[in-house]
Amino acid sequence: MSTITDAPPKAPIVTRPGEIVTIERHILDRQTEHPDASGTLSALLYDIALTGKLISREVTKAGLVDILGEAGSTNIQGETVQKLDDFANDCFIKTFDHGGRLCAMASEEEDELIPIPSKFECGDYVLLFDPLDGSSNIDANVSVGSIWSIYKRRTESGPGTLEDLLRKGLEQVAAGYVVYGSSTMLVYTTGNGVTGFTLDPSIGEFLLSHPEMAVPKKGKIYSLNEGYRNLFFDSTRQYLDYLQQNDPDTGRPYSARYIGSMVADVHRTLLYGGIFMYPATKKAPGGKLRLLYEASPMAMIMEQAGGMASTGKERILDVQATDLHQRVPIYMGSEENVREAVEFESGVRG
Ligand code: AFP
Repeated sequence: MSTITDAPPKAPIVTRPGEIVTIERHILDRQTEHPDASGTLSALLYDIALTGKLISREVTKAGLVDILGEAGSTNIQGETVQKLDDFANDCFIKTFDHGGRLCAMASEEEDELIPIPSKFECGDYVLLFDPLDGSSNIDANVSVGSIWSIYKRRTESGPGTLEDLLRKGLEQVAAGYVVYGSSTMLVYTTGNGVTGFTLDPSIGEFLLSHPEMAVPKKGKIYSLNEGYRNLFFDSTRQYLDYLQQNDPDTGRPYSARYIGSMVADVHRTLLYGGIFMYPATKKAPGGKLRLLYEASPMAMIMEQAGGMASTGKERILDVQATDLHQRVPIYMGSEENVREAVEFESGVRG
């Protein structure tokens, strides 16, 4: 079974100033470093890029709702306008349910495992995704995103089962996200560092823009929904008090930033450093965000970028999923910041 720690050492991507590298070429270059590779994972990654482009195109049209028609209504061509999160979910399913590369899928939008239709072949991988995270922000033109995660199947052959999908994040072979913001960016890892691509809409290509993404060791931004302060446990409140104290030697008080769209908040944390949190509350003691569709893929990205990701008690990538929609508390970002948060949450400090 392939794990993140088995990954071979990373070869630096050499680009000349001004050199243009498409995501296809980047994936191909990486594949040639593994002479035994079948190309299946590469093909899955191309399809992720395609899905990202299709969803990006629709997200950009969201502001035209008055012109193109509300979700559920009929547009000028007589077609029913779909809700964007339904569109994104369908887009993933229709792109990946054929091709013989997957044996099952799971989506944040679906209660049960998504089988591969019997008329298509089953493959060696499973795909889990949150097709449009943060979609309640769309009408305000705020960044949203898709998050995805790929594992090698566990069962031998035939249709995939829950055993193939209920996994530890450490077993992911690839994970990433697409953020639909002021530009559309695709960020991914196959366990060999983190690479970011920006969509050039004029040519419809993701171009290499962030070759080796690394989260700063420490940052001065904390990100959580502070409206729940009275619902947080004492340990979380004490940590927040600490972050807000005036102590210029340690860079406190920190700044607060919270978009309410995990992909956008995590993307900013990856670039600027600091910590993104969705702690347990007295109302939701297991946290809100989903292990398989949000926590594990983002934890793999953060760790591969040199950061840390914890539930406050354990490494997120060590958590074994027992339910497709299991939730976990989340603390992720710069190593020093997450370490500090864990010290508060585990009672070492307070
Ligand atoms: P939506 O997809 O319903 O907008 O939820 C977004 C989300 O799953 C995640 O992207 C945010 O970090 C989190 O929920 C925001 O939750 P709160 O509104 O409770 O802060």
